Amino acid sequence: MTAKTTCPYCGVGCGVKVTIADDPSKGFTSLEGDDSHPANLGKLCVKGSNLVATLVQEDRLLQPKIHGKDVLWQDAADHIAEKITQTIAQYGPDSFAFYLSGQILTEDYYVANKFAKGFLGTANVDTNSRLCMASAVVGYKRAFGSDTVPCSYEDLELCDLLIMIGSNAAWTHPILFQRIAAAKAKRPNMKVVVIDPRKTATCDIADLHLAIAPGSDAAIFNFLLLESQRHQILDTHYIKQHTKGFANALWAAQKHQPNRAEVAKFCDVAETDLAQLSQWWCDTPKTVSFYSQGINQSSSGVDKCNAIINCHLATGRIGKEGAGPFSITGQPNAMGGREVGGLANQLAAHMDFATPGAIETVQRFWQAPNMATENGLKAIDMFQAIESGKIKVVWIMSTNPLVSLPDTEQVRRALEKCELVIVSDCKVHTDTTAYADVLLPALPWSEKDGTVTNSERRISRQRGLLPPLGQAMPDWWAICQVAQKMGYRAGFSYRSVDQIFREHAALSGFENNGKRDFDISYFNQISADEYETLAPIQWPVTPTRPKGTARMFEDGKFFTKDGKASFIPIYPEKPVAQTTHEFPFILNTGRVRDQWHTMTRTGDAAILVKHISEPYLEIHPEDAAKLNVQDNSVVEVSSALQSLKLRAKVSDQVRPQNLFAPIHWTRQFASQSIVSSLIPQACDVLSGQPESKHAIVNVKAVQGLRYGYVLSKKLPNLPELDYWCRVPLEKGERLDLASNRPDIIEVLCAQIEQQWSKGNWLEYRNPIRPQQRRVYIVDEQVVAFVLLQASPTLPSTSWLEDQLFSVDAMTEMQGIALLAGRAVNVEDKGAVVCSCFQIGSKQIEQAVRSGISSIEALGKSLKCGTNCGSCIPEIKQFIPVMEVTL
Ligand SMILES: Nc1nc2c(c(=O)[nH]1)N[C@H]1C(S)=C(S)[C@@H](COP(=O)(O)OP(=O)(O)OC[C@H]3O[C@@H](n4cnc5c(=O)[nH]c(N)nc54)[C@H](O)[C@@H]3O)O[C@H]1N2
Ligand SMILES: Nc1nc2c(c(=O)[nH]1)N[C@H]1C(S)=C(S)[C@@H](COP(=O)(O)OP(=O)(O)OC[C@H]3O[C@@H](n4cnc5c(=O)[nH]c(N)nc54)[C@H](O)[C@@H]3O)O[C@H]1N2
Ligand code: SF4
Ligand SMILES: [Mo]
Repeated sequence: MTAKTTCPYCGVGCGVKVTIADDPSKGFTSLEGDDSHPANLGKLCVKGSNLVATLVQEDRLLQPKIHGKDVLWQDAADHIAEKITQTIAQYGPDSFAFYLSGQILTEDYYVANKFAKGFLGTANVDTNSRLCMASAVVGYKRAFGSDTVPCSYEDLELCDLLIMIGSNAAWTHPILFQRIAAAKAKRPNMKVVVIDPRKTATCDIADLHLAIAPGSDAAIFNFLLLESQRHQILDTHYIKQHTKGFANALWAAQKHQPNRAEVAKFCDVAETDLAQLSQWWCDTPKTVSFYSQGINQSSSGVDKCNAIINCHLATGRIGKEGAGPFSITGQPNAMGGREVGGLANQLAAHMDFATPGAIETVQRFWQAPNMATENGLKAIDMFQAIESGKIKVVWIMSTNPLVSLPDTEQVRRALEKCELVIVSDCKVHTDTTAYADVLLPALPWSEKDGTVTNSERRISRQRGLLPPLGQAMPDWWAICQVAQKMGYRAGFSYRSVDQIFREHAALSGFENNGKRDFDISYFNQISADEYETLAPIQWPVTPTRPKGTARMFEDGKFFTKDGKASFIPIYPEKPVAQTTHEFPFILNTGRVRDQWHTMTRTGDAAILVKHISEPYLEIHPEDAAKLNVQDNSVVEVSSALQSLKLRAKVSDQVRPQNLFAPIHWTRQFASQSIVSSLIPQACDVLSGQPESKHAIVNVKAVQGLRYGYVLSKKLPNLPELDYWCRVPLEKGERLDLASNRPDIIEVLCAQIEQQWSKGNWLEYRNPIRPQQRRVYIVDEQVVAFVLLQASPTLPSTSWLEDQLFSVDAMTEMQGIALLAGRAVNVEDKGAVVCSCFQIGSKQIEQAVRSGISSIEALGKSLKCGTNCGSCIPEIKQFIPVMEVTL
């Protein structure tokens, strides 16, 4: 049977078509893009196309647990309900908190929000979206009076100028990036500008890349506002009719960086580049500004959003085809969380505590006995309150704060201190579940059922297509169990997910009368069957707009009291932490192409770790030379909070004195790699969003290390190592390591011997290079391979991986030949560049050497880049510059 659902990763929200095995417990037999889904029209990126590989049963949490012991759901729910009741009776409702996630479904979110804000009486409901798009929300609200994303994806294709600010969409929103790249290929006059301190894969399609000083974006948009006036492209009619506060905004822009030279200095970019940007901006009515975490994750993120929005209001470039300020959401349901009011400073259904009459409206609708009446604590403050003992019970759902919040050591202290930590997750072992008193098994993608909303306000179904494993249950169901045990039967007796959706839809229209942007009241009577087959649709969806709404503000009316949008005067601020003698580097953090967040899903899929298999620290060659840091060596990077060891990647894609590290690797995968542990809890005062893109740090080379790896069917217990990273392979595991112990190879071999029954070692010493290689053979089977050397650049293992564990029996001679690297006629592919077809760097290099010189020709010859296309920017780097064809 085939079925349709939605990809659970990024906020693009692609449609997925699957075939379910005749015996559904066997999973999906095929998976492809849904060509009828408007977000992706059949395409999927690497992560989406490899979803099946991530549906592993290993380490699934299948049973509720209290202090590590399996219990029945009834007992877990009793335990939680009793403790919440007791704590609230003694310390009041604010002693409880939910910490939720943009990866739960709208229905889960709705129920959690209702339970806390209407029945427990606390607004301590916050979410990892605080780390993600809280600044974008406040920016929109300040300007429009509502949290409304004005644009649609098709605007990205219809615009003539696209400014991508703080977004590496090529890796983080790959299908949107490909839609943009395809539109640009069709209309080469379409211009793309990328504003990012780093040169990223996204720059591949850029006509102009502004590698600005970190944190300086607001000045660029103040400059464009001034340029709009200078070049007389202001839409004075629009400003007058539909906005207020223009003069103040212009004055603020004038005051700080009044001319191009000042802006160039503040942003550390060439004046000629600013002139080019200004010219395109002034010449191009159809402009979209596309922004993401490089803007939001900042101590002045809200101002940066408004600096962008100001420019669009001043030129009337909003509510029109191919124009608008477009904040891109990261998580699959960040937008759904906003809809239900899942942040501590929201009430419900795009109503706030401060909206006159809202609390009463919601109370009437919910028939709620204990309404919260004011904002709760935002994520950072919430974890501070947990540490200080004000919050005594926390329920963490679908997020891994011990990896993702800044200053993770503070989070650890907080959870250690908290009286009851409840964690709902699908995995037994995460950095956060290690601190849970109660663990509740949740349904992962493919089993869970409900709706999500993507970056363009499009609601799609994520369907429950496979039977739930073990005792895993939906998150909404778990909340209802606890609510019922606490006596709230009437409000929480949902039998199915469509019932929750109907209620959510009804609340969105309740006493709305056009006052609120979020309105899907068209669905307040939706039947179970209609819900089951619900096609993707963009809100608002009302009786007058039953087909949904592609573009907002077409009539120039906003959701402020007077219907006018607000300009906000912007005074560009620098990041809170400025480099010092002790911490002379700026650390920037972000994502890599094939991993998802804390790797609980993508980290165990061998195919997804081939692109980048280890955490790293990108450092500019000038800095590396000064510090005597070799490429691939392990370095120590320290902030005032913590110290990590990461592998250096010497690269001119970062600015001098700037570093970049990916956020993904956790304690489950590597020794000391949690980059958020280096980042202080500095936040934007308006949005509470942390400055996760900016920490000041120092870097040091680590002397005396030997480098190597162990490849094994199953890794042995490990000795203490200075650095390690676990990498899943198709038929085993690899451990990359570095150690300063002179006897490290003996120690590793002893551990391997302990793990296996009697076998024998074969050793090979490279006569030229000081390198040791050993294989351990048990019953003519290679079970482990160990390599140690002084140089940090290790030989690629791709040829070895296949060879090691697939040979049925091996003679001693063959073993020795294998060790020498001469054994087999397998090609060394190099690091995988194209994940879909497993094409490695060496294969591409070879093809280019043989004269193949375009992306298309490489695609024809090797197939690389011809499926999802996410690797095209990287493939291009193999082609000599003159020969690149778009
Ligand atoms: N592969 C993959 N895709 C993902 C995710 C994932 O984990 N893996 N996560 C999803 C989620 S939840 C999110 S929020 C999105 C995030 O999507 P993006 O925001 O595109 O991703 P990031 O890599 O976090 O950061 C984007 C860029 O901001 C730049 N930057 C840093 N500081 C500044 C600055 O001061 N100004 C400017 N202009 N740029 C700056 C960084 O160099 C980086 O290239 O990705 C989503 N998609
Ligand atoms: N330094 C730095 N830090 C950052 C960022 C950055 O750019 N730099 N980015 C920030 C951003 S934008 C984000 S979005 C966060 C992401 O950070 P997190 O939210 O902490 O990361 P995830 O790995 O997505 O965590 C999701 C958890 O939920 C589990 N899970 C999956 N599906 C379900 C479900 O349906 N129900 C339940 N109960 N559990 C489920 C997964 O197993 C996993 O443990 O990181 C933030 N932190
Ligand atoms: S772009 Fe990739 S990760 Fe994002 S929703 Fe689409 S298939 Fe999933
Ligand atoms: Mo995010």
